[in-house]
Amino acid sequence: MVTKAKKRPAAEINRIAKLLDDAQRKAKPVPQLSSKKGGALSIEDAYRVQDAAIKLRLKRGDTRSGVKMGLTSRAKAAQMGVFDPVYGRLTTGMLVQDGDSISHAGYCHPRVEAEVAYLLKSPMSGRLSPAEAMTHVEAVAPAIEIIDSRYANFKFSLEDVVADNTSASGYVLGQWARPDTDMSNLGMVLEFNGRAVEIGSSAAILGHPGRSLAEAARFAAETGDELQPGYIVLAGAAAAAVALSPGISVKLTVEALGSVGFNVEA
Ligand code: 0L1
Ligand code: MG
Repeated sequence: MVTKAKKRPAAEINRIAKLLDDAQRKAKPVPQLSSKKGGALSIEDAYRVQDAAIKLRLKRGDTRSGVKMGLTSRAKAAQMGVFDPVYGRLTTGMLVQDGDSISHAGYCHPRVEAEVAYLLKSPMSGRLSPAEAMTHVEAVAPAIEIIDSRYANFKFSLEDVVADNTSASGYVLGQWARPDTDMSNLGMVLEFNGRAVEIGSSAAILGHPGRSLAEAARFAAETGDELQPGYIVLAGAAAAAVALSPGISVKLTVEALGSVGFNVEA
């Protein structure tokens, strides 16, 4: 993450953070930042916007609950035309309980992704091997991420999507399982109303979701974030994201880990 672009002033970072925060709260998409003259941010400034937007949520009483890795599988990267992994921040306000319902109207254009999650038991930061990163893990679970770009038409550059907290919007966690569960090649099936819409393997997540966990530690160190005990790390999608519509019942089954799901109100 080394670029030489001049840092934008804090007031500008805060203005962009508010623009994206408003778009999220009102479920009203805004044009891509990079589509405007002088709008393209450096990647460092994009992470500063992300941090500032999360602080707006925390000011409203939300609390940090973890992080997410994005664009970690070939299928996801190809779907969006953006090929670098990205890092976003989760809050408790984004948590959807397993089996609960959400309203489609509360989002701009929501999609879901088949993922796995790690629960941390100790602080984690810096350059770690996947095996070293795993020593910080209390448990693992099947997880669904609800992503929702705050940009019109779900279109963005790498910097745009980082500023928009990598489209983080919601997450649903299944039952926690032992941290020594072999996560290297677990079959994953995402179903809408009982019909498979995506099939994948945990191996599609950077070759092994443990690599994505280690990447989260590196991103945290590079973006000035801190991974705390009790934090969730969403490892990233094993397959392409699928658009939600009202009346859909979503279920993800991960081999050896079980199922998790939620409903979209009709
Ligand atoms: O979690 C993800 O892989 C999403 C990262 C951002 C790109 C997108 O919104 O699809
Ligand atoms: Mg994701």
